[in-house]
Amino acid sequence: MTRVFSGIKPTGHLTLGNYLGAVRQWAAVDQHRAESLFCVVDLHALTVEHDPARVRRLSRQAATLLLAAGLDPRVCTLFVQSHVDEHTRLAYLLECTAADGEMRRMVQYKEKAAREQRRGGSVRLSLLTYPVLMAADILAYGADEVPVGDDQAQHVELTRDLAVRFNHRYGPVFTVPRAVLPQVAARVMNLQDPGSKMGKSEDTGPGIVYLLDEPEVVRRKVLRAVTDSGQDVAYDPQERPGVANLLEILAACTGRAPQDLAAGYDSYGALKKDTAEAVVEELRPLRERHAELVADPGYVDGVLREGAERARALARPTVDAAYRAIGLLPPG
Ligand code: AQP
Repeated sequence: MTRVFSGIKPTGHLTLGNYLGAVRQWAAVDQHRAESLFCVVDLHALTVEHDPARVRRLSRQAATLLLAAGLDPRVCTLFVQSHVDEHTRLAYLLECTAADGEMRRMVQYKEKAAREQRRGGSVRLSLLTYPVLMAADILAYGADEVPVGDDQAQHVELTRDLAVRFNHRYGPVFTVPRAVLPQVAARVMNLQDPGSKMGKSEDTGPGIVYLLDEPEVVRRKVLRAVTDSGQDVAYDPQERPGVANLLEILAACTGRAPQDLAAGYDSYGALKKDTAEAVVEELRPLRERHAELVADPGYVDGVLREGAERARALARPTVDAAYRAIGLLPPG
């Protein structure tokens, strides 16, 4: 059976980008067609300036939102990365497989390092090595597929390179995974700055729809989205990124193609209004289920505890095999 692994970083409140680009697909499709593992990758949240209490809070909130989005612990495994030591054990071996130069070429590293410096902080070494830990997350489970948004595709490419290199040097330990991107909304853009991704740890709040935003707030953000100076509605991501972004969001919420939707509008106002309502409706069940789950924290804790046990049992044989293959003496 195909095995799927994917994760989400508790660096901020989950956004519409996280949902349409990844989480929705995990819940609606992946968990039902494959042996699936989904992880709150909390160690990755420590790669940038962080507040310990906030990371803890956001980790629980992310897990709760994943369940609210429809992940079903009876058919998939949901857990927290730091609860399973195999990730960091394997990351070190992969650091011994990766080269400094390939880490520095990662686009996300360059963007996030620049942002940390702009904010007056220092760049943590873990920000540079973050894609190696992500490779360990994936390879520890022998995942075949990694459903992600477009921004993570380069990291999955690196994961493939490391798996192939390790297997070539030390023997066939790892499955070589591939990224699976959604057909629409693979990169939801910031509503106020359609040249930038809608990122959960960005500062521009009005351009970011958070999954837990009140419906009125969602409407306001979408209605105030930056478009462009043209008048007719056309799907042209290069020339009209703002309108294309709205069409992609509406397409993802309605199951129609953005080009077809464009033909049905003759004003930006009507497009924004329909997009706002579609997003509110798309998020309604998730918000309701989230409210129920928040009232039952014991349930979420139990899911995460059992998830970590299952994940550990799956990861350990592969990580042990990697330790042996690379030349480490097994304990007697
Ligand atoms: N804007 C987006 N459009 C489509 N997919 C997106 N994803 C993130 N932003 C968008 C996908 O969501 C999954 C979880 O993301 P992550 O937690 O690994 O964080 P990220 O990719 O670094 O993006 P964020 O949410 O913007 O976090 P920060 O601001 O901390 O970098 C991934 O599959 C991702 O592709």
